[in-house]
Amino acid sequence: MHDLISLGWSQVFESLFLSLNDPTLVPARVAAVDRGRWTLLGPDLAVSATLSGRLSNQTLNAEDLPVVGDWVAARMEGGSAMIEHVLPRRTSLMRKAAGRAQRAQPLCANIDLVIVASALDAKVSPNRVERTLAVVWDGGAVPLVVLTKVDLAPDAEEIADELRARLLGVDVVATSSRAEDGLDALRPYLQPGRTVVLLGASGAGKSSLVNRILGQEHQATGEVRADDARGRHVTTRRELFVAPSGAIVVDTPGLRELGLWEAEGGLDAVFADIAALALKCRFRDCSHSDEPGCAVVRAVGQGQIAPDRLEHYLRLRAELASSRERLEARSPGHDDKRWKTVSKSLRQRDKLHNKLGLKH
Ligand SMILES: Nc1nc2c(ncn2[C@@H]2O[C@H](COP(=O)(O)OP(=O)(O)OP(=O)(O)O)[C@@H](O)[C@H]2O)c(=O)[nH]1
Ligand SMILES: [Zn+2]
Repeated sequence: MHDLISLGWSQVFESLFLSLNDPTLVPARVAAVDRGRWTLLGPDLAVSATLSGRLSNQTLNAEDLPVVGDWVAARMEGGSAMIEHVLPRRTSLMRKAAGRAQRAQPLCANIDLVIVASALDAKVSPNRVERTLAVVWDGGAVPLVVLTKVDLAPDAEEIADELRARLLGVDVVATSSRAEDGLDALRPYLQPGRTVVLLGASGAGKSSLVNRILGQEHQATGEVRADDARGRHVTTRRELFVAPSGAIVVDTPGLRELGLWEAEGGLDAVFADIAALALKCRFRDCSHSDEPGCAVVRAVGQGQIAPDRLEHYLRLRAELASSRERLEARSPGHDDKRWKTVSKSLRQRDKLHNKLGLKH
């Protein structure tokens, strides 16, 4: 069992919790989410909880539902646990929602550090790393690039240096989970109370690294014993672990499908050099393609910026613009409410038809 501090609790959450001003509630952190059930961890607490009626009535948008890493205020009554409030998130990692009406879906919340893993046994794609960094910054977390499988790459330091030069201000370390190499370099990042997640393509070595970070603490199955609503002992999954270093590691399968969700802030942070040059373009809405007086195109001509970097920037910006258009085509909250009404009236129609013995 862990106390609140070792689960990542801080002054900020303490204040938010106290402002609820309800001494009958206890704070807890979401360690897993399964259809309609949330595994909560707290001081002397591992419990499977549901949403309170009030909270589920208030929650119109999927993004407001608790996700792994969220801090919640729960009511414990006769062995059952009910989530009454989700404390405001400090940071989150968002996935672009599937479907036409796009919406950012939080995958996990209150993350401090995101380890962006890229394996050295394949060609490291700086473009892909940059895209992931944009998502990380967007959600307010700090990234650390970890090049894995350094035992397979004699030129690892060169690749790391190239990345450092390109990703200004981002730390890059190279590790090998197999040879236990470079793992010491991770230590400064894995401090007590700090919440860490790993992102990276399949095969990037995330699981191997998580196992190294968690050591024997980590149960392969990720199971935890919890009490269900009727006070029975049940075994549920968990995806949030406290490492021997004191860091909290979120290891959730959902993160592996992270899509692109970039805001301009994220994009301009990754392409800070281009963003700075763009201020000197003659036209404020310069598209950096064929306008006269374009400072960005000039910089490419002078070899200051690699042409493929500009091309990549323009492609990402176009993607961003089209997803924003789709977002704006829809007013927030509206569809969800309407869908509730529609599905309710469909259910009522079905009931009526059943009563009348009609087939539909
Ligand atoms: N040589 C070497 N192989 C490694 C290292 N770390 C991981 N691997 C191997 O790389 C493969 C993928 O590693 P995983 O840790 O499963 O990668 P992952 O990112 O969790 O992959 P997914 O579960 O598909 O998302 C496995 O066969 C590992 O044994 C390393 O440091 N050196
Ligand atoms: Zn321009």
